[in-house]
Amino acid sequence: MTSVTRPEIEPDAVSELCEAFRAEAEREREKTPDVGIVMGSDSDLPTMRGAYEALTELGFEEVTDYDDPPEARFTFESYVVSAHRTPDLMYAYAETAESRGLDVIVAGAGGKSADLPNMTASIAYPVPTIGVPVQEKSVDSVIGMPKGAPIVAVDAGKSYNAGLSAAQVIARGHADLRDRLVALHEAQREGVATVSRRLHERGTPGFEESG
Ligand code: RP5
Repeated sequence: MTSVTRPEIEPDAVSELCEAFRAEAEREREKTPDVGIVMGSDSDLPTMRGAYEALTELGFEEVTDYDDPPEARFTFESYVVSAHRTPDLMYAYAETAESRGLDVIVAGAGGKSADLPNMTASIAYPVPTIGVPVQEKSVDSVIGMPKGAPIVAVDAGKSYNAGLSAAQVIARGHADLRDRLVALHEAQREGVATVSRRLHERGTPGFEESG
């Protein structure tokens, strides 16, 4: 049997990242990310990319350096935070979410025991968490929270919708973002009308050929 070795995260590197979150929580900053995107593994990224796409379509920009934030009014950050391999990192991320300025978290994980979204929701409370089951088999573990421990969740793989939901949360206090959400919705309506007319006018084979 072939064994695949993934680069190990040094325990020190995990502790350093935990400390970095705690230091950010203490720091006075003019601008902080509005949305936090976390996933259990970088292997989740192809599925979680939808959240990135929805937010960037709405004009959000990604923060990669807290000391040099992007120009955009609304921003987000992305991290890999494994509930099982680095529970201390998950705890530090979620525990500092509110004081680091996050208004909402999008958390995705795969596997049958996809604990990152629901544990993040519990620890980061009252910051709302939108859970993304990365696989179909992860749905029950993401949505199965007991009474009093809320999480909002999307269907398996629907991270784009999670990104939209995160923007909806923030838009309640920001009319310009609200307008961008409405414009995105309108563009989708237009898209259906355009494709509908094309299918009708070209007929099925012609439509298929035109790609
Ligand atoms: C989960 O285990 C992750 O969210 C991922 O979906 C799955 C597999 O992780 P890797 O083994 O690819 O890192 O915790």
